[in-house]
Amino acid sequence: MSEKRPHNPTDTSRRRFLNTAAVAGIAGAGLSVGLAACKQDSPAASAQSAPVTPASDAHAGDYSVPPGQLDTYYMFSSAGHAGDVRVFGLPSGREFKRIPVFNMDCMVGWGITNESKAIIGTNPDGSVKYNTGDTHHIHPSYTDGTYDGRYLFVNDKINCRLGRVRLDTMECDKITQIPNIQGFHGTFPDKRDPLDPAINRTTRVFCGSEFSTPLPNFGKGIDDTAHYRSLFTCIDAESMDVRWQVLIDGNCELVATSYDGKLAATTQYNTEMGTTYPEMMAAEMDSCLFFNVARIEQAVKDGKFKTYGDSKVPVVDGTKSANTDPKTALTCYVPIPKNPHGVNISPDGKYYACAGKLSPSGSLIAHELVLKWFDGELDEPRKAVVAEPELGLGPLHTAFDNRGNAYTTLFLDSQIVKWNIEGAIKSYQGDKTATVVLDRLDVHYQPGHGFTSMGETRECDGKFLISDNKFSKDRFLPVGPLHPETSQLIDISGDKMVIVHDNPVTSEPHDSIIIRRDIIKTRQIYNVDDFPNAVKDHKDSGVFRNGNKVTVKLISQAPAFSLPEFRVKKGDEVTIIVTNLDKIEDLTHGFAIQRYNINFILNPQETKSVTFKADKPGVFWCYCTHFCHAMHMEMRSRMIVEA
Ligand code: CUK
Ligand code: CUA
Ligand code: CA
Repeated sequence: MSEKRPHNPTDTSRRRFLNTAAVAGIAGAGLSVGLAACKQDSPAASAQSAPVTPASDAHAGDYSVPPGQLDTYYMFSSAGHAGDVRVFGLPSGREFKRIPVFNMDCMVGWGITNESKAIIGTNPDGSVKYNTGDTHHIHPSYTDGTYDGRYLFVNDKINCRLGRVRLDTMECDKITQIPNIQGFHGTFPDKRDPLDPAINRTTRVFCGSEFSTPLPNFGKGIDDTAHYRSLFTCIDAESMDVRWQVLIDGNCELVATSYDGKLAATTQYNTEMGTTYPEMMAAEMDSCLFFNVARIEQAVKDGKFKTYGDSKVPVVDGTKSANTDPKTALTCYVPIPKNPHGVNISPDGKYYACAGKLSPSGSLIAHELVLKWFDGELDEPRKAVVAEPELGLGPLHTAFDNRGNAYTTLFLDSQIVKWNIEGAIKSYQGDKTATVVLDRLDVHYQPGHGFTSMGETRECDGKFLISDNKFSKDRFLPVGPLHPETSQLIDISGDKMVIVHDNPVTSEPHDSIIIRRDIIKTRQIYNVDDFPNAVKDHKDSGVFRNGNKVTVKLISQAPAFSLPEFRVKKGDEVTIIVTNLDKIEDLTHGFAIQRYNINFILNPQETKSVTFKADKPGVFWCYCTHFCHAMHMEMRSRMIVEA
């Protein structure tokens, strides 16, 4: 009965099949010829190449988390077009929680309760404005160059929104819609204020828009593709208001920020400003675009901006032709090879590593040299590039350890390549003895993002790397045509990378971050006073009518709701407010109403509400959905809708 599956992960025939499949997959995009050429030309793939570490070499250390023991790291992952955020423990890889943000979640009641709808945004009829989302990039707030445990910021590529998750409750508390853009992709908080260096924490979040449109976009200029535009956006991290935008040439993709707060960067794969893929890959060089944050904010202050359509957000001009004098320029376009994807800053704050799909090389840009260009002391932006190591096929994202090494994911080669930053710089300067590539590790299969423990902070610890692979193929029991993805934990503490284990993850994490557990300080119960509509006392519970608007105030306290029944009339607009008065940690109740499509949970001391039309007469049981008590099944009430 059982299908024979190869068990040796280094089985070469199996890998050859997979690589062929990958190249065949993009052959339709007309790239296979170019990539085959890359492969032959690439020294990384031949002479310069380090031997590949066999993946079966596991167990270099003890990574077990025995029952009852806690993990040492949190991993927060985006969830792609599932629209949520996920919380895992490492090294175990166990999933703890899914935090609804842009999706609907019928367990939590996200998109069902009035409180969640107010955060998501509603149409005039009260329905949620959007219930789709595409989260790619997730980054926490910083203080003193490391994570401070306050917030996580996450993008929605579909509807161009930035979501914020509070880390004490691990719940979304704000969502902001960004005007004038489409394809909001790269996201990164700043780490320091360039105007007031005493503010050594996150106060802004930068957002890149990948797709260009007419500006404003309300039906005019549809066919004038040469005038489609992209904008780069800055959002206030506290108020979540959009502060300003920058009109640019080309598009944005990934985003990075400097540790000194002076620069934000975005990769640009479509400097051609094409609308079809052959147009987008026409140029040999695209760029990494840098924004001088202090100058942009001064320009906004000086009123040097315009606005588009209904939006009041100030838009400054960051196009090339408006920024020819480096000493006043708001933007600096650093040319780098063909269609770059990722940009990541090294934990020492010195270098931005970019890599692209169509070039087998990575580009290293020196932060100090970009600043020099803005000071008029570097004659060409391209001279800010200090290394361009040959890495392999399909380099996407780069992570770092604390020993001067970088780890780049190779999508097409299905590998992680470990390379030395100083070696790459020396090699670029012509030193033929410099060692660049230190190790290669096969991963399974086709990695997107790779990221290291605390790797995007000053406290980068060089212990673990996760390779989030886009395909799992035969790594797990088959579950139908849709396979999970593979999240592979890799020990990077030694000279050789070692795969610790594979974890299946449901589609589709893109980027994640690995945070030391001591940084996260969660609340155990809510404060009942944080909810203005809380029902704090049993004597406040009851049915309150105002015309055809009825408010039902309920308390949940194990194992009962405060009202065994409540009566409304057909046609009433009913608002039900429930407060969970239980104070015991982990004692959550649910509240669901039969046939009324209502379900949500209430954590200890939390209040939530729903509003709906009582359009069906009859008896409708309300019940607790969340197992809370030995008498959980008995925890019910009846909504009686009188005809
Ligand atoms: S992107 Cu998906 S693998 Cu949206 Cu960060 Cu590169
Ligand atoms: Cu309350 Cu189950
Ligand atoms: Ca291009």
